[in-house]
Amino acid sequence: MLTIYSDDHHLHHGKCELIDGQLMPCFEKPQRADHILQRVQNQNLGEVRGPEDFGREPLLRIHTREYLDFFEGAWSRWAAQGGTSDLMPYTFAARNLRQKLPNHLHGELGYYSFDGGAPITAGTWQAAYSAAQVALTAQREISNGSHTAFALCRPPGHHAAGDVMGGYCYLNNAAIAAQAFLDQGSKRVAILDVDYHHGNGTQSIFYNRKDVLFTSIHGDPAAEFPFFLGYADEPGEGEGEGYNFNYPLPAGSGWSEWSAALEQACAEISRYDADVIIVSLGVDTFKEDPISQFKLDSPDYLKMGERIAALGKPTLFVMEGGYAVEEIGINAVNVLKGFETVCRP
Ligand code: OKP
Ligand code: ZN
Repeated sequence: MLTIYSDDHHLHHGKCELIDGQLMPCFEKPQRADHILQRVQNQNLGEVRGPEDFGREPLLRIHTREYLDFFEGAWSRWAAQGGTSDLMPYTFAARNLRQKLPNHLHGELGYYSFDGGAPITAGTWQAAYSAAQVALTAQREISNGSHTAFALCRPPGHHAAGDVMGGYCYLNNAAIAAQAFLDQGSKRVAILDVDYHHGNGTQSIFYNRKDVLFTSIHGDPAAEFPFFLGYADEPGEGEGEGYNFNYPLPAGSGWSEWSAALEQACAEISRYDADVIIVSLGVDTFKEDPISQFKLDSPDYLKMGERIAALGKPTLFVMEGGYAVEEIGINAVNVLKGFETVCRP
């Protein structure tokens, strides 16, 4: 399987995040992608190639121009006023406040954020931009006829909506790739989000559309981040009604519960008859993940890949979460290896 990877992810290294009332070192750190790359290489998964640059146009199909301009320029504005620490929002446009864009850096940052989990550092824009190009390059490979490819994206993307960052995410790599498939002639794209956290950004981007089916298996948002989206009673709306499927599971769920949800998601994807599948590949479902509550074990990821391959569709894997850094490479590459045992390109 071809892997697309850019070293630019090292340019994004946030210092701290607020967890349980304490500032802790960021869980979303560069070693994550480094370990996955090492595992791809020492397991001989296949060629590793850098991204092409498709520019800003494919990003603008998902994100607003105002949001991209703000994100790209935020650090230099901050530096110009003497800022040196990571940029983090401290006020949000919550209920009973106006949805109005102020013209102060921290006001704008709050307007464009839903949490304090997505710090902007000097290199964050470049890292996120390159991650989106990584996804687009792997997407193009499949559009050109390959059966599968792995976009080793970092930072992740599935919490980012059209004009909102949060949950370690800035640009929605999977959504950008989905739109690129449609723009290149696909009629139906199915997204299977297996990250431990609900992909609220991806869901919201496609919520009123039927050309992208969104399915997600995740920790029940009643008790888990992102809390405010990802419940079972979110069917989609308008044209998109019937094209959104959430499978929230309780803390402590292991492979038997998780794989039962996967069967349901796969049944919906088969019914939909997608031209192509995008897997938002988070491996924070692992039993040792430091911020998550599922109990999957490393061999389970082989079975996950096998089941996805049995859908028989061209499949793009886009890296999302996973914070047990020592095992992240084993678990992510196990999904890809499992896929390839069923379906070698
Ligand atoms: C990202 B992905 C608030 C941070 C709360 C955020 C978890 C984000 C997970 N400072 N935790 O889905 O793996
Ligand atoms: Zn996650």
